[in-house]
Amino acid sequence: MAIETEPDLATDGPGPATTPVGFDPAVVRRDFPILQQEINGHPLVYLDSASSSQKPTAVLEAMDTYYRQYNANVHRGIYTIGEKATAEYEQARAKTARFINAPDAHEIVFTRNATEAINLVAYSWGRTNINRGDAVVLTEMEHHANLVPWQLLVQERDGDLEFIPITDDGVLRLDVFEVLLKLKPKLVAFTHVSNTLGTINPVREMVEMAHAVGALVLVDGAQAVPHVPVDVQGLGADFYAFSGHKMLAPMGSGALWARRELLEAMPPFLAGGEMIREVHLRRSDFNDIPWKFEAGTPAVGDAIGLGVAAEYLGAIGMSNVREHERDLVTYALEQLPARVPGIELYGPLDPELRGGVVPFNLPGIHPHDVAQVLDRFGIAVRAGHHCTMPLHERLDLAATARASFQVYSTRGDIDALCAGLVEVQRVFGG
Ligand code: 7TS
Repeated sequence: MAIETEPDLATDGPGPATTPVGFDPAVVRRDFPILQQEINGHPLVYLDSASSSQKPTAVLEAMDTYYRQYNANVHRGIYTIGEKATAEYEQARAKTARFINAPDAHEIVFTRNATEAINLVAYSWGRTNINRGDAVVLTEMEHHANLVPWQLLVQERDGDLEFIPITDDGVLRLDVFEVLLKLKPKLVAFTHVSNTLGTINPVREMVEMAHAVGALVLVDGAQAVPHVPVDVQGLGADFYAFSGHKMLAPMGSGALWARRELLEAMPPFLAGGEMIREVHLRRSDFNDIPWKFEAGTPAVGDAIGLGVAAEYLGAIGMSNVREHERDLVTYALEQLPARVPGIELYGPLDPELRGGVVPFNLPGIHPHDVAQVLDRFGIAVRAGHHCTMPLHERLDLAATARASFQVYSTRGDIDALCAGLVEVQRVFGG
């Protein structure tokens, strides 16, 4: 990995050949073996990192070393490799905590992904605290992972859901949020960064507004932790959920951060081994946090990989990552309309308000067809509703195609996308 080196990135596009950030994405790319291949005779242009990111050699090697050298269960073995596995697993928790500036590693619960982290809160905190008539406030831009668990909760507990609407550009209407807060909701849950529009929401301001009426706040950080500096203490939220696989870590890794006193008061979510202290036939005492919420054998190798991914991103510097993606979004928002006639772009136009996500449509061509033709040129984009069906409904769109970025993305990738889209239009007679 190269840090703070001179950028040296060749592109065939009309823009400047370099990306003005504190690391060189062309050098970073060498850390990602999967990017060194051709797909359908073209270099792989991977523009679907919002779906899942690629993994650097450091993460792959850390997992390989675990399985080859100290594969054993954790919190059990009174033998060398079992103790090593436990130490590395708990080290990974500390690294993950540091990455989001959690005050205490015991406030990090490892989960399989953001979805499981949100469900944990909905089941454990939600079923204890939401009662008849209680409101939970969400937004119109939520991923289904931060919508469906709350639907199930309020159905079961006879509560209510309310939604902060968005503007046509995909920005939250905080004036309406202010009005919804008069309902004195128990919880406000919203995404830090929209996976579909890229909108970066003003978390701190929203947390202050929610706390002023006594509501707790859950932030879905699945699209934030991999892309922008996240400081859970600075944001002031109560729960913060994220996935490892979008932040260069293995599939099946993720975490929930929550304030200690909340976790301590919450009942267990899943039950079984690991999460207990003493078990009798008719009752049990539970383990301390975070293990109270980690029933069964955990994904040890994946957690170790998550810790290494956090270190890798931390070494590049999340401000640099953000700067890089802001540059790419700015470039994409300039180049796509200039080079692809008729392309429709969605989401905030101001790159300050926007993470590395660019949704678009070519009029008259279904996004699935767009993605399929792009794949012939080795270009991977996602097409569909991106698990935000209500958001697509609000914007009156059946589906969109979406390009999304990570540390290894380059302006050259965007040039390839522009050229690929012109080709798509030619294929469909545009
Ligand atoms: N929240 C947001 C904002 C997301 O973008 C996603 C996944 C999730 C939650 C769920 O993450 P998981 O790891 O638990 O599945 N988003 C996407 C996407 O945009 N394309 O594929 C998955």
